[in-house]
Parts: sequence; structure tokens; C-alpha cells
Amino acid sequence: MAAVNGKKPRVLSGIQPSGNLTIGNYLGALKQWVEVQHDYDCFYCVVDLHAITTAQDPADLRQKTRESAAMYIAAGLDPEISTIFVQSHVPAHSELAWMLTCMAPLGWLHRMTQFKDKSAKQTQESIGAGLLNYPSLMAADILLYHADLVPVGDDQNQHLEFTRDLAQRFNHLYGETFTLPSVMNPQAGARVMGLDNPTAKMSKSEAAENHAVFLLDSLPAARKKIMRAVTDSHREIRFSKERERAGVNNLLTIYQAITNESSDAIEADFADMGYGNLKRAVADCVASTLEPLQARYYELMTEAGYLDSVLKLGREKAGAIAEATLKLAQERMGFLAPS
Ligand code: AQP
Repeated sequence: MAAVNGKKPRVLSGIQPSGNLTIGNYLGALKQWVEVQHDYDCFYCVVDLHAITTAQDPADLRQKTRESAAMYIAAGLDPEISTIFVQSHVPAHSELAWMLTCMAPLGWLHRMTQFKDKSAKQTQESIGAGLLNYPSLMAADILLYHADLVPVGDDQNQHLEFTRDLAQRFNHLYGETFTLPSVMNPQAGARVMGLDNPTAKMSKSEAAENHAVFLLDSLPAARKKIMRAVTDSHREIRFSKERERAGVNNLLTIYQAITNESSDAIEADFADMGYGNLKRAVADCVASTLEPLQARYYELMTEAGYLDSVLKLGREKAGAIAEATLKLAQERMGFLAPS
């Protein structure tokens, strides 16, 4: 997408501070955020309001929010270029989310795969209404900034479609107000699967020990998890959509997302090699990604005041844009302006 009238197209995305970030979050989201930050006007938030759609311990939530923001910078986001902020610091997110919730048909919300998956893990009594309304909040995040592009893993594509549909509905009812955003998925790594179960998406809130490599895992621990990854009883190393070959496909995908090599080149490199070689190669490239990221992260966490100053600046920049959009949407919907 090219700049229009000298203005760079806008990007918005976020990650929930609902646990420790995984290489799935990195390869599906963070890595492309960093790659596009010079070409677009980028806004990246730590989406704490989304995190509370499942139960969170208050002290943990506060801590994970700071850690996630630090991880954004450690992964390569430059706060002088990208706007980094905490979602709850900009109240317009909650306010527009309510307005959109009131317009969101229940049928659309009930069709969301993430809601079905996450609610299936809870009892009917413990599912909060926020889990169902999650996509309306995500729509508010995106629409407040008139984002053109939303870089995410492909598990979020359905929510992006929902956002477009809701924006269209609003524009149709109340007049042209919101920009329709497009999804941006990485070419490789759009869905990293669990190392212990390669038919399920790798998730930060999944408890099983060998499920995910976390960005703050020690390098030996990360290596160990990859060496233990579930594979199959075949020998050939090639990309495959077959369910029973999902483990090897996942390792190749992680390798490709990090090295940016073509599928053909990777298959040629691993021809005549065994699964042990593949796992070692994946462990090496994951370790070389984690090492500098962790060094920067721990440095940042000791720089007193720096993170707070980044988040304060982010809140001011994001808040100004979000407030203006919210005001316009409120006017369009018929709210009486305060005198
Ligand atoms: N396994 C994955 N592969 C590729 N991308 C992924 N993302 C998440 N998991 C993978 C992308 O990371 C961004 C932030 O996701 P999120 O934290 O907002 O929510 P999520 O998609 O529900 O991520 P998790 O890790 O599974 O969190 P929990 O366990 O809390 O639900 C998004 O761009 C997402 O696509």
C-alpha cells in the first residue's frame, strides 16, 4: 500500500498480556510489526482490556502489561517511530467498544471461532460476556485509528472480517465514518502450532510444559522443547498439509519464518537429513533470535523510568487520534455533546 498525499498508510495491532509471549506471537505478529514500522504510521498497543475477557490475577496483569511493552521494544520496535501504548490508558477504546457492541448482531459474535474454542474450555457459568464481545472491542481498537492495515497471525482473520462488516454497517447507518481495514498476515509463521500437539495453535495461555517456546525461555530450555517436539514416523523432510505430518511442517514453518528462505531451498537443504538435524537447525535459529531479544529486554527492565516515558508518550499520541474519532462517531450516533 503506497503513501497517499504524502501520508503513510496506518497500521494498528496489539497482543494480550495474558501470559508470557511465545514464538507464535513473535512470528505471527511482532516480527512483521518491526519489519513494517518504517513504511507505515504504526500504532501498537498492549491490549489489557482484551486480556480480562478471561480471568487474570491483578498483580500478574500489571506485570505482564509492562513486560509485553518491554518485549515490543526488545523485539525491535523503535518508540521514536512506532507509537507504543497500553489499551486501557486510552478510554476511547472502551467507549467505542460499547457503541459497537450495541450494533454487533449476536449471530455474528456466536460464529467466531475464537469464542467457540475459548468458551468450550469453560463452564457456561464462568464464561464472561466480554469473551463473546471481544471482536467488538477489537473493532474499536482498529477503527479508532482509521487503520488501513492490521498485521496479525491468521487466527485473527475472522475478527478482521467482523471489523470490516461492523464498520460498513456503521457507515451505512450513520454516514461515512470509519476506514475499512485490511488484514496483513506474514508469508510464513501466520499460524505456529503447539510443539506438543501440532494440530492446535501455539498459545501463551496453554499450560502443557512442552507446548510453546516462550520468548523469555532460557536458551537451553527453548532448545530442549524443540528437540522434544512431536513429529511422525516418516523420514522425508518436506512441507505438507497432511494432518499426520503437521509436526514436521510446523518445524519447517518456524525455520522458514526466521530464515526467510524459500520452501524449495529449505527442502533441498534438508534432503537426506533426519528429523534430529531438522530439530537442531530449528533450535539454532530460534536461539539466535531469542538471544539478542532477551539481552535487550533485561536491559530495558532495569532502565528506570524509560518504559513509563514511552507509554506516556504513546498514550498522548494515541489518545489524541482516538478521542477525535470517538467524538465523530458519538456525533454521528446522536449523542448530545456536553456544553
Ligand atoms: N501460534 C501463533 N502463530 C502465529 N501467530 C500467533 N498469534 C498468537 N498465536 C499465534 C498472534 O499473536 C498476536 C497476539 O495474539 P493475542 O495475544 O492477542 O491473542 P491470541 O491470538 O489468542 O494469542 P495467544 O497466544 O493464543 O493468547 P491466549 O493464549 O491468551 O489466547 C495476534 O496477531 C495473533 O494472531
